[in-house]
Amino acid sequence: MSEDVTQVGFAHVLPSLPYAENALAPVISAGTMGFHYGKHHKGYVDNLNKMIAGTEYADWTLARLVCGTVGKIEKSAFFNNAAQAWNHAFFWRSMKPEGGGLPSGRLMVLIGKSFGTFDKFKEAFLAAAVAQFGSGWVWLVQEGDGLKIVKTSNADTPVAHGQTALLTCDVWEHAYYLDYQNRRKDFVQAFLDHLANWEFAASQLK
Ligand code: MN3
Repeated sequence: MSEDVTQVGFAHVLPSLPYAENALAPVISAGTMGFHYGKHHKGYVDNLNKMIAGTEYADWTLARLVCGTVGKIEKSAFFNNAAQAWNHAFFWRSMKPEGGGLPSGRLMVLIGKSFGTFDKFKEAFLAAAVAQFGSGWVWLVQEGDGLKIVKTSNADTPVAHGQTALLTCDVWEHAYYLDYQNRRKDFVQAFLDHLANWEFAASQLK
């Protein structure tokens, strides 16, 4: 992900949403987007800027912060806010109004090779989303020549582990509770069927 989206000078900035807050309704309501983007995502960016001010991290890019603090217990607050800032910027771009449908081109070929069929990919993505205990994320990633589905807990992100993220769905309760209450599977199914931005995912392939 290009750094210019999320950083101006040395301050991290909340990237603009690539669509209006009500553009993903009814799958994700404007109310959920208002809180999720305007409160949760903004909070991570604001916290990060406060934390890094006057420290050795003040001029680090977001990606450098994520990769440079992962696994360091004493730096976990830096990692959590930086990774959540990165993850949310990536999540917004993983969706589009009237998304879903089928990937095409090289991405579809790789999905076929790695999962058998697109339906089997969807089943596996949904199963991972349901199996993630507590807060976290489900990702389609590229690793070597293959694609994988991975789930990460809390702020953790495949970017910190040498994997190339292609698409993600946020499965923290704040992502769906207002619209779906406890029905996480219904939320992720609707994400896949109506919001997944396959052109964006394909653009992230190496
Ligand atoms: Mn979130």
